[in-house]
Amino acid sequence: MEDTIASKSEYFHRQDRLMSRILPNSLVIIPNNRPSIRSNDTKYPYRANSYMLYLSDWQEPNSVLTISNLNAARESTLHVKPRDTEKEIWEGRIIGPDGALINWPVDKSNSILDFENYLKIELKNHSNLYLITGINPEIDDIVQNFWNKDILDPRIYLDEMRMIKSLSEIELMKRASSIASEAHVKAMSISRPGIGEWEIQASIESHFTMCRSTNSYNPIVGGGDNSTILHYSSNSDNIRGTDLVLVDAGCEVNGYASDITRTWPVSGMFSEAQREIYELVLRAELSAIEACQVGSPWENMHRAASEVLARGLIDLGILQCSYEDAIGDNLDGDYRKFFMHGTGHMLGLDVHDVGGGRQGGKKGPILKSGMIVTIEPGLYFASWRDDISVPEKYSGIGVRIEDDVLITEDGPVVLTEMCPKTIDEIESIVGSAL
Ligand SMILES: [Mn+2]
Repeated sequence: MEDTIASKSEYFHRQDRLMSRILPNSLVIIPNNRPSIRSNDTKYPYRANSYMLYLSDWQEPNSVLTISNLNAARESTLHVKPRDTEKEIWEGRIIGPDGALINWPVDKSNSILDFENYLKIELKNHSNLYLITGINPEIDDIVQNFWNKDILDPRIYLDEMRMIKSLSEIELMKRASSIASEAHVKAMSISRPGIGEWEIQASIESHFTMCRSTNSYNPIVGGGDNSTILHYSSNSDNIRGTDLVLVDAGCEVNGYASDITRTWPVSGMFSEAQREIYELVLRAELSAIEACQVGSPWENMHRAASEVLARGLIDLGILQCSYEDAIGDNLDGDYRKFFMHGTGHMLGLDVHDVGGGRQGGKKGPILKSGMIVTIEPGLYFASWRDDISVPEKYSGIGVRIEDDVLITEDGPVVLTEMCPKTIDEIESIVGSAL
């Protein structure tokens, strides 16, 4: 298959695993994402739905994947745009049902224009229906016209499968990790006092594009006080020579994300205060990575990072309270004023991948071999916040360090380890390309 990295048989295996877990005589319907309008008749770059990618790697809009297990036999069908020379002259080649059947991992293919008819017939034959609703309201409406029983959600099964990465998925994520690592090193090497945040963003995105990759989310490039804003995204200020810059940027390879954060002084030299905070966050990060062990509860990574940070904040005189008050009964003590997010999340086809963790406040899973998580503690001392008081020298400092970690029986494997993070390494790289 020219356009997929995993083999056809791996995709069929995923389809079979899903169909063996759900009820017999079921039809599963996975609509692809709709294109998003940017303005008038221009669109945002298209991104296929992650479940569609996981089960078939199909990347054209206006398409639906169905999988049946009627009489215990798998039958997967891609319903896709038909060929249309007139349209193709303007918008590019369309693969069409014939191309889909030859090169994609499905048993059948149809024109999406016949989808309503297909459903009318097939839904009579099936006893259960699984649909991911909300992806494409048009498809939801069509389904509801022909089905008056319960609509079941296949994601419970799919999410569990997606949490454990296969060897081919791990290969793609290694590639995404190394491209993003190189991008961060390049951005460090061109940094200089006064550089625009957008210049760092441009350097990173240019590297992604050169590697035939793309952002897995909008890069965060925040200098000085902007580094204390967790989802800062305007990337529009110049960075003062004495300031740190926090860069949170990752890329996507065949849909699979990397997610890296590094923080460095644009001058190439950490001040004493910056160094103290940086070293503390780095110790917290290393301790959380060490907690990435098979069989560990998800909370252990967050606890490991939190304990180091709470103690360090007392040692630096930023928190003037007992360790018990700093850490809190439920990891909710005073240290949360400066570390207000989770320590990590699942990573995969979605940058905040399925499977729990700190998303939505759900209890995280027990770590298993083949999971990939991010570890990303940070400390933020916004000078504009009037609800905190910190020694003047720390004011305006924000530091986060984030790596992508594969859980294995032999311990954590840091997929982003080629991205430097010690103070010595960073100081020697910053500005080296100028
Ligand atoms: Mn992240």
